[in-house]
Amino acid sequence: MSRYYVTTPIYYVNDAPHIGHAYTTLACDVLARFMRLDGKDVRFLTGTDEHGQKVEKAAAEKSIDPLTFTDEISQNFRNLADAMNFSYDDFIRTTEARHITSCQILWRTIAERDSPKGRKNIYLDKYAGWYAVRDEAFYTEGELQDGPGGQKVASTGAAVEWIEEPSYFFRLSDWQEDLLRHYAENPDFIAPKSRRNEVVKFVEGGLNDLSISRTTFNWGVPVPDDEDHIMYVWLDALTNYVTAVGHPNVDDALWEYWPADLHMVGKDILRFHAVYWPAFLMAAGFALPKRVFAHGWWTNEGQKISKSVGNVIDPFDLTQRYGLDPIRYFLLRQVPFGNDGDFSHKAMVHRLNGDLANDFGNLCQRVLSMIFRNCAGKIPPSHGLQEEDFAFINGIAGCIEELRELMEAQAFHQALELIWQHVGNANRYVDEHAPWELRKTNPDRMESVLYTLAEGIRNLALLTSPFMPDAMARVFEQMGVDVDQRGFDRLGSSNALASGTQLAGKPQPIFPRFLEEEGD
Ligand code: ME8
Repeated sequence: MSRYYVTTPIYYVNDAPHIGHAYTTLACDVLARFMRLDGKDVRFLTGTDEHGQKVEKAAAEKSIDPLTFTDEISQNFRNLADAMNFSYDDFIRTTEARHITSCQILWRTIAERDSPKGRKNIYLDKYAGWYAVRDEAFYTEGELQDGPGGQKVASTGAAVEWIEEPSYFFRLSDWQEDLLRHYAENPDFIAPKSRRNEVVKFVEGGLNDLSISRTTFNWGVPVPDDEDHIMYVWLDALTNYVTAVGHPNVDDALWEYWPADLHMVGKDILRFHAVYWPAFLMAAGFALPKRVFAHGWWTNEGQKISKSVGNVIDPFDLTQRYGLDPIRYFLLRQVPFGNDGDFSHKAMVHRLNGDLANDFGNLCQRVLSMIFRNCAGKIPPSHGLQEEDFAFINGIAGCIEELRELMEAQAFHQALELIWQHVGNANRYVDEHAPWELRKTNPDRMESVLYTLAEGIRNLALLTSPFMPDAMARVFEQMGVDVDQRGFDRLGSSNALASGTQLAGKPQPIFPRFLEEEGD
């Protein structure tokens, strides 16, 4: 069975989870569900990034020791994942023993090997430069701007401070050519294309060696054989992707999942994933992940989402207000994946009423109610389908080929658009065949039409279920589709639901409808 390993970033536990975190993990969840339904052996990893100065500071501000603090906030991220119905296989915390061992062994492996220029990959020196705690990143003078009050800030807006301390360095500069070669030979390694070009330009501009240890605080993984140092939080954090598949036990069955098929990240952390992480892996002699996708940034009604602005969108509130699956749908349908997007309640209500309540919801409600009333609550006999009926059903089932390509490209909005073209076709099929007329003139044909439509809905629900698993489970339950009949191997008219299958009762609407003013 082919494997599929997908990862989310591990989130900092300095703050409460918000819609941006939910968005990234949602994208991975949809991919994981899609690949499972398509017969793959999937490993879906998420978790929390718990070391570093930023987390240490956040804990100190609350006068709590860092471990108690991280226990609490990490649990909030796990609660979010459960509330959003994310089907993760593992939730890693960087404070776990398995991870600390893994980091130290990865460090040793890198340190023992030479760079492509025959020099030690790790050396001890002194760091003197700018550091932004908010980004947990080092910046050169040239990358800084004047911020409010003449203070120096990074291009991300994060305040920087000057630090000078002994530090181990990773010889990143020696890996420039290998990185560029990897990008050239693997054009799909970084997506979308525009971001790939940014990364290539950055690396072509030359790389500085990277400071990978700190000595002025101690909330981190100790550097092996030098207890004055803790590891740079990004080296620690990135290592989670191999820890979770068994590193350093490369004989472990889990290790079969490496290399990851996809690291999903936001555009803010692409450099760490597309430059530093591949360089660390090459230095350690490990295979590189197959792809890194950097998605865009959500704003709230035009404004950057931030705690200080006070406009953080709480995913728990949203799901209470609109329902979970409508939110899942909106986030992936509204904005072309990869682009930035603006969150607005108006747009949300408009889309949920149009695409869900009207298009998909009405289709199910109309067809299943007609079957319930006119066919004794059972899937009717087909009476031999006509060519156009087969074409209709298999047209839906057949779009799995194109969907696979779109999902491999993380084009979620296009995948949904494609499925919804077929939802539109199904509604047209209802109107054109008017089964309510056939009831009087040709009851057998009415049954074939309703049978065909039921099959259309079954196939549409199969394709939609990675995006809206609960809502589609309700469609399946209403139609009597068993739990083990919900994989993509059941697509198509040759896997049709048996005539005579009992509906679960009087059909109930699957999607709520909202008043326009609810979006104000
Ligand atoms: O960077 N829109 O963690 P983090 C879209 N611990 N996505 C958003 C978003 C927004 N407004 N805000 C956050 C870290 N995100 C490191 C990662 S990985 C080895 C270590 C999402 O808690 C997006 O995926 O700051 C972004 O990359 C991530 O949250 C940053 O999460």
